[in-house]
Amino acid sequence: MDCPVKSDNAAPVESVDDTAITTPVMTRRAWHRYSERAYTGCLCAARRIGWADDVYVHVLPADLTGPFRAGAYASISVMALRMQWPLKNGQKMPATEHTGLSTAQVEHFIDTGFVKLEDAFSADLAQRCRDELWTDMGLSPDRPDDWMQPVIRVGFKTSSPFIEAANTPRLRGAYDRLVGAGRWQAPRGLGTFPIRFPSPESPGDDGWHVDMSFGIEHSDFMEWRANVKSSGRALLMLFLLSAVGPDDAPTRIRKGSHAAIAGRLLPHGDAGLTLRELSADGFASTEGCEVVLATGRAGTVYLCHPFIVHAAQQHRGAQPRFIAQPPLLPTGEFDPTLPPSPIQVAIRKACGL
Ligand SMILES: O=C(O)CCC(=O)C(=O)O
Repeated sequence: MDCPVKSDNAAPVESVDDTAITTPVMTRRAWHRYSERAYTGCLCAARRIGWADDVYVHVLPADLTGPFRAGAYASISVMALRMQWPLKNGQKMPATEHTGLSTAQVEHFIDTGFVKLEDAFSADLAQRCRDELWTDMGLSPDRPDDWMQPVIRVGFKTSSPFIEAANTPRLRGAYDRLVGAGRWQAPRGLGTFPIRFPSPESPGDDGWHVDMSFGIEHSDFMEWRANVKSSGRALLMLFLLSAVGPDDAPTRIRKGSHAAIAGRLLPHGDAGLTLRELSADGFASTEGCEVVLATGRAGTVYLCHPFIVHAAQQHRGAQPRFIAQPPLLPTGEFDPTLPPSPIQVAIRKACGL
C-alpha cells in the first residue's frame, strides 16, 4: 500500500476560492511492541477511553507498519467520530447560513474528488485549537528539543473552538451544497488530529488508503467496510489548523481517485468491500492519478469525496503541522427518491450510471 510519490508529479493545489466539550485528561500510549492482534485490543481500550469522555493521544507501536499502520489510524479516526459526544447543557450549534459553493467549485469536487475552501474558519480559531492540542500533547511550540516523534495523534475534541471551526456558516453552506440540506449531521467537534513534526525519520503511517465508513464494530479494522452508496460517511474533511506548505507534510491526494474506487465498489453492492480487500492491490488503479498536496493557510479546509485515495508523508519543514481529518456523517442511508447530491453525482458518473 505504501507508494512514495515523486515530487515532480506533486503540486500544491490551486485554490478554487469563492468567496468540542473536552475533559482534558490525556492518556499517552507507551511504545510497546504489540502485534497487530494486540493492537486491536488497544483500539478497544481507546474506544472505552473515548466513551469515558477523555482526550487521548495515540502513539502506535513501532512494529505496526505500512498499510496496517495507516489503516489503524484511519480506523481510529472513524471510531472517534462515531463517538461524537452529546453537547453539554447550554451549548448550541451555530445556526446554518446557506452560503454554499459556486457551480465551479461543485464541478471541481465532482471531477477531482475534492474542493479547497480557504478561510473556512478563522486564524484565531486555528490558534485556539493549536493551543489546546499543544497542552494535550504535553509539548510546547517553544521547546522544539522535545519534539521527539514524527507524528502524534490526538483523538476527538469537543471544546468550543473545535465546534466553532467545524460549523462556520461557510462550511455549513458547503456541507449543504455537497451532501444536501438535512442530510448531514452537524459536527460536534473535530478529530482526529495527526500532528506531524519535522523529522528525518519516516512516520511509518504514510500508506495510500481510503477512510472506511461502516462495519466498525468489527475488532479488526482491516475488516471495516465501504460501499458504493458510501453508507455511513458523507465526506472526508481535512482541516488545516496550521499553515501547511509543500515541505510541511501536506496530505497527498490522488486527484480523481474517487472515481476508480467507486467503480471498484459498484459490483459489491450494499456489502461493499473491506479495507483488506480494497487495499489488496495497493490501490494500483489509482497509481496514475496526479498527486495534489493539501497545502494552505491555517483556516483552509479540503472537503473530499469519501472515496478519495490519500496518504500522509514525512515532514521536511520547520514547524509542526496540525490538521484534523474528520468525516462528515450522514443523517441516513442513500435515498434514491431525493435529488442526487454532488457526492452521488460523482459516483454515478464514475460508474457510468
Ligand atoms: O496526516 C495526514 O496527512 C493524513 C493522515 C491520514 O490520512 C490518516 O490518518 O488516515
